[in-house]
Amino acid sequence: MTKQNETSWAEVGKSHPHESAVLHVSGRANYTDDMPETQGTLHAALGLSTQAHALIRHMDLNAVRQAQGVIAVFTARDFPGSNQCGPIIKDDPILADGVVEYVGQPLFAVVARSHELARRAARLAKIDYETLPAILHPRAAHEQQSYVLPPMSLTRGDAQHAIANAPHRISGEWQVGGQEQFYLEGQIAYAIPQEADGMYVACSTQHPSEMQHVVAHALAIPLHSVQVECRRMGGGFGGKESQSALWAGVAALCAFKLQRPVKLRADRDDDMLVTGKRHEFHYDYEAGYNDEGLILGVKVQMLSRAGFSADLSGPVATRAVCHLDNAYFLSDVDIRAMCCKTNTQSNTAFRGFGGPQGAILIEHIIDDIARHLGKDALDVRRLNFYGRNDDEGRNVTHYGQKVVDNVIHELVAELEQSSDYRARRAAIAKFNATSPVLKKGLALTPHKFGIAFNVTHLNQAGALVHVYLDGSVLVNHGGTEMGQGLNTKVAQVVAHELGVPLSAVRITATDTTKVANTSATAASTGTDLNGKAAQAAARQIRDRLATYAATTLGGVASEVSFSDGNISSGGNTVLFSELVQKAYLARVQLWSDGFYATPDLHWDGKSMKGNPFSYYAYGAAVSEVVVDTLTGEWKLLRADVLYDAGNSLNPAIDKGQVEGAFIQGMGWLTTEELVWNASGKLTTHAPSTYKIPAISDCPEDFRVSLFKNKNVADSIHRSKAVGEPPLLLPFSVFFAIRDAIASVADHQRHPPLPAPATSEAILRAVNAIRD
Ligand code: MTE
Ligand code: LUZ
Ligand code: MOS
Repeated sequence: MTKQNETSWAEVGKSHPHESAVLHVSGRANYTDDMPETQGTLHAALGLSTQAHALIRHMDLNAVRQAQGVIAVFTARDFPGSNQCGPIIKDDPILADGVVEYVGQPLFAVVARSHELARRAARLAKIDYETLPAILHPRAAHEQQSYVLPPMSLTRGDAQHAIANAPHRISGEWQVGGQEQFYLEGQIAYAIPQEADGMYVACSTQHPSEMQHVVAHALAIPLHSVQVECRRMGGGFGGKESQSALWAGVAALCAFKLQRPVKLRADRDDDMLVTGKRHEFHYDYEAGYNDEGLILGVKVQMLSRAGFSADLSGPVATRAVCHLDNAYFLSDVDIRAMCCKTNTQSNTAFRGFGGPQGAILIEHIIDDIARHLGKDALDVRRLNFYGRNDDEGRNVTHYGQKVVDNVIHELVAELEQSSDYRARRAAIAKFNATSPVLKKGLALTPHKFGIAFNVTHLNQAGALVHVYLDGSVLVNHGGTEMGQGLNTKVAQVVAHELGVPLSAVRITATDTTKVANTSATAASTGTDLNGKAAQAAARQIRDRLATYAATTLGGVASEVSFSDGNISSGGNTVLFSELVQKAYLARVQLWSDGFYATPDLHWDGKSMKGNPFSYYAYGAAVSEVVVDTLTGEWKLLRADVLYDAGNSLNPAIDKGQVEGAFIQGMGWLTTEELVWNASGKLTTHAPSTYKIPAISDCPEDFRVSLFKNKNVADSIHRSKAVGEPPLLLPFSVFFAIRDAIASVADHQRHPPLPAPATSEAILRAVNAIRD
């Protein structure tokens, strides 16, 4: 291996702006819909089911076909291959076939000369349904044992016995709602037929390889005949991990049948009606604890709203089960999880992927324990933390993975200090004593989040690095850019490896013809996986250049240094570009592939035991809110956040991710409410009725810092993932609201507050506990 001088490390660990920042803000960043349209491009729209569960007796599509500008109409029967887009289990038709299973399910695609004409025509269908009974709630599904997958269970110790013998017990039911991803760019696919039955699809997707599979299977053509490309997404948040498939599949079907380019762009309402969201969870729990608040046993049943098909509900539930512990050692646990089949959208990945739904339950239990014992919740939390890394008795998770990188003690201690937690707690008590209507609340919540796909084989990635003769570098990797800064970080890694400035490195669109068989950019692993793969590719080029440099400049290959755009060896220094040109003439290979597979992962799905994660990312937040107990309105006054990004590759981007995830998670737990009416139609399918946070909802005082740390695991430059874990930080907002509400009963009663804590829910909770 060649030597690197410390100055060349400047490109990693530095707060470079997002590589597309200027393009983003000047409107010159290209998204799928910005691609120049090929001559003859047609536009598709979907006809949607108006029934939650029904047999399709007959579809009269004559009026659709005869509508102005319409070229063709396609249904399930038109697929040359498989009408399937289920990512794991094949229970998910692209277009409904004989039966509909939710309101909004696509029935047919109409292709017209314009987007508008296609949408108008789609409304003219006359569908004859035979209504079937619909299951609209997970608890109703559970009563009928209506599941999309077999129930899961994970146990350690004897929870029942531990609870029965504990000095104190609590039990109850609770729920957290679902959440719409609300990516700014909606779902879209643009399919362009190629010669010899080939198909090119530009698609806004986190998973180009999966889109390639779905399109190839739908058209009954080999994978090598399908090219899927994604320059960038205007956000994915999990919603384009599997569920871009329907759009890619339909656009490709229409284009293949007509042998003309076809674009399918979802209108926001259709997007929300058709696609799945975060899983809502319903819990039944029991816990036993001692006088100090130490949890002695927990028994939990989790019911998730899977919707009508499995999609990713299995791994989502697995992650929920594996995050029930959050940052706490739970000696005796008994968890059952059911993915309930309901006649609603098929729920899917959303930032956190079940982790938040698992972890928030234990926080809710601890919140009640602390209130019951009259203790500050922070003290009860701390008491239950995993032991420090040398504490053999308390450092193995309920699924058997040893926690070897625990920093939660130090991290929380630092945040407690820097946020002035204790003094503010006292000040809030004082404020509340003299304020009859406005009540303040405070909470500090921690998190520990497992990093790696919990489906082991997905933890692999590839990259291609090309060095051109002017010394400029082109990188392609299997990950996708959705605003999270993956391309910036990968470019930093490559620039660092070759000792060239960041401006010398350009990253191309993700393309299935360049790197094959990729995993989704998900599970927060984008940089961990693709950064390592790109590093491996760059290292091979660097090593070849070093060998060559030693022969021409003198010195030995292992001593050659790459930094500041120079290559030095044997006391001689030349420009990187100069050596590259000479190496070319000497016939040295100047491009390379790279591959990475995360080591030491294993998982037994049946017993739910193993080593599913590469490491943990930690964090904590303190939130202070004020609640109007007469209206249920509230405001986040201040949030202090400390996040463990390890040896951060790019502190500015990481802080941006933490801020974004915090606000997004706050929306989930407060204002974002999904409502289905009695016939199963989602009534909150537009921003007019579904309220995501606005800039005005961000706290005026928002203090986000990164915890000084280095990953114990051999991750890319010892950094840690940042995409999803900070979504758990706004638990502190929810529990601060609950704390404010509890003050109306002098913290003697538990506010019955579900999530989302909408203003209505807050008001109900206030009224329920007020004397
Ligand atoms: N940040 C932005 N701006 N847009 C997104 O869509 N998705 C999140 C997170 N941060 C997302 C984002 C989700 S769900 C994941 S899994 C990670 O980014 C994926 O990217 P990474 O693995 O490169 O962090
Ligand atoms: N597991 C996981 C997965 O932990 N996160 C994911 O996003 C995911 N996606 C597909 C399958 N397993
Ligand atoms: Mo993120 S939910 O893993 O796409």
